[in-house]
Amino acid sequence: EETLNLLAVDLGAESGRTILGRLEGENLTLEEVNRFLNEPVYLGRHLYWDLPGLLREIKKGMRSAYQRAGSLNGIGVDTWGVDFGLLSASGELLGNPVHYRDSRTDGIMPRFFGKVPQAEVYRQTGIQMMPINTSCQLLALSEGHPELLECAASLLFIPGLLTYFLSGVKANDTTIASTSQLYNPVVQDWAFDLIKGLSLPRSLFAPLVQPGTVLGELTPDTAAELGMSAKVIAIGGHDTASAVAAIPATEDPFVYISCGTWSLIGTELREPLINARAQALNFTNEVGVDHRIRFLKNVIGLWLLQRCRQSWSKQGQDYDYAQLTQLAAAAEPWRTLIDPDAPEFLNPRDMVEAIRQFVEKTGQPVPDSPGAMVRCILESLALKYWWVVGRLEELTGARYHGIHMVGGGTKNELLCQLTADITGQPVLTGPIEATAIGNLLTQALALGKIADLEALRRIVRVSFPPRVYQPAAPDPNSNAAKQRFLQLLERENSATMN
Ligand code: LRH
Repeated sequence: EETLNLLAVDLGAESGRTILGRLEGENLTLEEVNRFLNEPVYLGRHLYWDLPGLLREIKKGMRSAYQRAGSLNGIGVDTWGVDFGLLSASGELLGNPVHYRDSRTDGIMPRFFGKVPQAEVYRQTGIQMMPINTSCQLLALSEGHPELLECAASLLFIPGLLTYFLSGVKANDTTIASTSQLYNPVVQDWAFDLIKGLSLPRSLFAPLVQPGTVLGELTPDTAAELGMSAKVIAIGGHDTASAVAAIPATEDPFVYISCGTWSLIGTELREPLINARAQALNFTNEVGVDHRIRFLKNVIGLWLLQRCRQSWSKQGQDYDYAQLTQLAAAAEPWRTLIDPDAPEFLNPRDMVEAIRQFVEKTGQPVPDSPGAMVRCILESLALKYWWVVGRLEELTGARYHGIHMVGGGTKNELLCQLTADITGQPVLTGPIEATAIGNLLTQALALGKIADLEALRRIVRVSFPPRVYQPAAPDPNSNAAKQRFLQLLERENSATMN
């Protein structure tokens, strides 16, 4: 049987990579082609993605993948959610895309709900309230720079923007559109009432494509520049959608944690779950590959660790993640806890300082070394996972017996073991590159080489068997930590109404 050569472009908030996938029958093998940092940049007061720099690295990866494989059947692009670029009628990019952690959305919620009541926003979209959402960003843009919106003819999320520059075809897929909080998963189209309520131009929101749609060939210019040809394929452009597509689950329903800069914890549903309790608990109904609903919650994730590492590095102490995890493993357990999702952690000037202030405010001992700090972060994340899984069971009525953990965060063995211990459930980890794998295999789906999502997941299971972490027996200290953690959440809840 012939081999299918596919290229996944997978951009996370911290780094990007291109990965060459070779699919032979039911066996997928991966070869990393290039990997690069994704470093945002302040242009004046605002924080932007370096879009041209990212495209340059992607093109390097494409050229080199083509040379290695001799031919490429497809290219798919997945990225983080919510961010976008605007194009003029002639297809010019109107400004560099702004980073979702930029301050333009600070304090926007009351103005948002002044235009459309919160319950109505949730009813139409089923998406959790977060200032990073496209809805909030577009509202901020319309308040601050209406002239940009006036010039705009179309809106493309980051995957759509990149595939547009490669293929000349303007398209957003449903998975990435659903992260915007402007998409209605029940009617499976844009939430036009909400769009109207926010006074956003309706014409920006063009029809969507399904993940697994061939968009077209590379533009003649790109083909000539790179000396190659390939089909550009819309996949689950939202990285989390691609990751969830590649969960090697056999059980149904199942729980997953997609673990990178963010931790996305949830399950897969056939229909959206939108009710008052889901709203109160701020759960999200994002769209998955094959019309599934990714019912999940965003937890701030390893971002906490990434930013602490930056703080230490600025002070001349450079650690890699493996060193930090080793130090954490040796630190005293259950000493200090935080609510990872406290709003002050979204983008503080200095994360170590922000955590110090949080623990002082809550009357706990300050983590006095990098090891103690990382321990505090990893334990608090594991506790948050435990809490979210409990709320998932409450909302869906299902009982889960095992947690699939995928993504780069699974390289952190301490976090995987803590998650197993604190939830009391086996944790099945891998694949690390779930996002790229979901991207690659959805291309194969589009090309008619895979029958459906079940067949896709079987290929993942066969090609990348998971590693299992068994939970340790419950101990009184971790049980006490759970109680302390619940008190913290309650305190936070009443402080932020979040
Ligand atoms: C993870 C992710 C997450 C989004 C966030 C903006 O990379 O896509 O699912 O909510 O980035």
